[in-house]
Amino acid sequence: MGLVILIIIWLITLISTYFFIAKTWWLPVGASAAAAGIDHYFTITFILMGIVFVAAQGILGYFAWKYRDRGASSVAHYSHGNNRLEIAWTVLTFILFVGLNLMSSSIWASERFRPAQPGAVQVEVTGMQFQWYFRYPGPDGKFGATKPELIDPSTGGEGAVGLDSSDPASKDDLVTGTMYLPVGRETEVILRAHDVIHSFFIPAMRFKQDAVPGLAIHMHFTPISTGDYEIACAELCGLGHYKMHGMLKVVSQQEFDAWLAAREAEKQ
Ligand SMILES: [Cu+2]
Repeated sequence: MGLVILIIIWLITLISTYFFIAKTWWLPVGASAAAAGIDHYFTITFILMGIVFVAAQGILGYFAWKYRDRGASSVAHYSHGNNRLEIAWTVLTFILFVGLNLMSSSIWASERFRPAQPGAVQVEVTGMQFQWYFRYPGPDGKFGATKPELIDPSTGGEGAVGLDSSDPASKDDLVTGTMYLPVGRETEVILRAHDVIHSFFIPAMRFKQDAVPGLAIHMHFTPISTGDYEIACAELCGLGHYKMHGMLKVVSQQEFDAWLAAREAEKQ
């Protein structure tokens, strides 16, 4: 029986490790400036945790076999454990956990604690059950006022974010259901939520941040290759959570300008 358990544990370990080494289910290609750095630390973490996982499962299987039932001749005796070993692996785990955090925290902080560059493209992202809306400030570069009492999700677009049309700055604001961005330019995202906590997640940009009602969270990222990228909600936000996704289209600066101009013309 001990041998059977050893084989089962080692088989499960080998098969599950294979899927990670073969990258059977893996991340999409990174399409933002920070993606390479994030993937680097992701890989380091995975390798270190992989070694710990294989070693622990290997030993587990071996012990299941070594201390197998040998009939009446083998007497089990109680052990209180080994304090030195317990302290050693607790300290090692602590060093690993804190060390990985310290090494990668500058990448995490660079998207949050440093303000966006002055020329960054500004997009206000609003999450609501179960849709993302994107607002661009228009040629004046200023977002118009929004008011909670004007919010009407059934109208979609401007009504859904509660745009106050009496504010002159709101006249040229654009609200869209698809996010367009020019390639190679920093994008400042201003994240909002109307009802519950949502999480704005663009896997290809390695970008994920909660959108919290009552807060306007500023973050930034730089898309580095054109294409269509999926946006998901990464927070279980209600019954329609599974279909709360959007599209990010990263295009050239010319295409972006043309798209903005066309939306502005439609609005007039
Ligand atoms: Cu959501």
